[in-house]
Amino acid sequence: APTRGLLYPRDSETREVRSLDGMWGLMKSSPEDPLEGIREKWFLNTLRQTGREIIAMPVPASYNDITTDDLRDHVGTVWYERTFFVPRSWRVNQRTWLRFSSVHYSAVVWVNGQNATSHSIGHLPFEAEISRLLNFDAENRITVMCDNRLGNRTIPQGSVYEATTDYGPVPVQGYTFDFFNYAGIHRSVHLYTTPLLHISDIEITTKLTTEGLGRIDYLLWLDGSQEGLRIQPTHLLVQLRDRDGEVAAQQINKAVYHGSLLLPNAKPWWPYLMHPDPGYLYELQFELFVASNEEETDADALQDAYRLPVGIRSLSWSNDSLLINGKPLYLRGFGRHEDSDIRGKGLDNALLARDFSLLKWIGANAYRTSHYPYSEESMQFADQHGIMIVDECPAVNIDIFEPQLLEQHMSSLEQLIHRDRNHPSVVAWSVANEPRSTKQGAFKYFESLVNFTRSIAHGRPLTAAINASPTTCHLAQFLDIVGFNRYNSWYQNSGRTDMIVNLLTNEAQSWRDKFGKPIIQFEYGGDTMEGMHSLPAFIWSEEYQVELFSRHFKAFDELRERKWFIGEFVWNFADFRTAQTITRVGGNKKGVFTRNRQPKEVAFLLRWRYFALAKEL
Ligand code: GCB
Repeated sequence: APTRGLLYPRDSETREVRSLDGMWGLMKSSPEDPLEGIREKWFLNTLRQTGREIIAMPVPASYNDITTDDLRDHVGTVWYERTFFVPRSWRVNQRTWLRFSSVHYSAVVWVNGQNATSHSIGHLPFEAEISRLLNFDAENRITVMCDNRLGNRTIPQGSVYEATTDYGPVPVQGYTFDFFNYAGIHRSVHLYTTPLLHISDIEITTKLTTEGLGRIDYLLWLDGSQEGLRIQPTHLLVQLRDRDGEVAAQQINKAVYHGSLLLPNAKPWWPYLMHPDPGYLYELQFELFVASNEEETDADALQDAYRLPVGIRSLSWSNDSLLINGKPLYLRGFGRHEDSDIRGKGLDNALLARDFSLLKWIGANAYRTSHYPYSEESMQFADQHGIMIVDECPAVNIDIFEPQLLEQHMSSLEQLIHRDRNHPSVVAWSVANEPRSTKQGAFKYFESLVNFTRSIAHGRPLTAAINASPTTCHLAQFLDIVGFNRYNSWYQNSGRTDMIVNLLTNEAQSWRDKFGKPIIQFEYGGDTMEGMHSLPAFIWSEEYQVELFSRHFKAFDELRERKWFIGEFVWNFADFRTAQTITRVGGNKKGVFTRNRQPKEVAFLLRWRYFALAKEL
């Protein structure tokens, strides 16, 4: 049975969705005793009863940058709480679900003092049915304990150690990855209803033949397993509607919940700038019917309805290329972060819309969700705009390879693929970023990880962003597309942009020679302070970023002649927050855009290149 909660909550004639976003209460627990609240059963009452300070905290948002005190660097647990009402109509013939789109890193959830669910691994949704926990005639209370600690067995890894301060020992969270470990309820919280018998999961696969024949295979899971429930569906009506709402294909199924729709003149899903109308989406409507209990009619009654946006396209790959609808792709993209001032990693629709405006302005056709799954809303945006996604799981910088970690790592990929497999924008799964893949144990670890992921990959190739070398890496041989990260003229040969072309073309060629797979550069770049100028170029200046990029472009142009080089990804789309280290000025400044999403000088150069590439291909 599929994991629950990975279907996006959408309203329909048979379902209601209510947002629980807004102001919640937040209370810190003592860093020295993070589980005190569990022992003391704080969830049984409102948090006010603890006598501690409760502050107003927006959801969704990271809690770190909201206040002016030490909450930013808090290690351990915080407690969230809010109250809500549900309409009485939800009591009868309905089930109510509580769904979190992401809480980082782990969460335990209570409703009216009773345990509802728990989850770990940030950036991924989870839900629970709470019908039996609800008061229909009185107020309800949700309590969430959120723990941000990372250890050897979390994805990603980290370690909590004790620092001796002037005020005594305090726990500190250590981690080696290069972005701030923001925490909290990062994405929306929803309540939604379904009928007792309902559609609980959907899987689709699409294909486009060279003759323009579209095909959608669908598979549904129904959930009606509640005690005493004996409703049997009479039939399933599946209708595919085009953008104008016209029915383009349909099917009626009795007793089976899978099938195929064929479209003679399908409008394909194309990436941005590959077609005048990129990101074409249909709406696939599922309607489940049951026998009516009204006596006057023998028409069946609508039991449940769910609508899924669908893009029709084929994705294939070989040892030389990645193809959409039979056409080889060249990816012009970015590594990114979900990161902004004040809200940290909290979902922000204004920011999301701005980011997609910038992606289109600059002519990009792809990005990698470095280094964790991005919001479901961003995946929907990518579908709509024809932006291709290399979808990365949260395994950044993993270092100690052990069985419990492998289990978590597999689970993160399973949840990610389950959540995102229906998106036409997803063109590859990235199983890791810069794992310490030269270490002992890496070979066996990645062999198991990749075998497992391949068995659930749902028609996408597997890749990773590697910083080891072709001769020492124990991961690359298992992948379909080999991606590498390299900071020529930044971490190596700082200041010397005159070494890039040689080093880069040689390295790409040796990845190719060793593994015989398509090659992508997933990261290159240099930190750049907006407004810092120097002629001739000097590191950290805008001129240096321009020069570093233009030498990379020269290398990429040589590599593109060799056909198997299929993509270039800048590090990074925008400046972002990191931990405090002496190599970072207020964060990582490798952005083409500032953290405020305004262009640095290099943005204009990149725009010129990306549009030129789009015309050529
Ligand atoms: C990398 C990492 C990325 C860092 C980047 C940098 O290799 O994958 O997370 O931010 O380098 O700027 O050092």
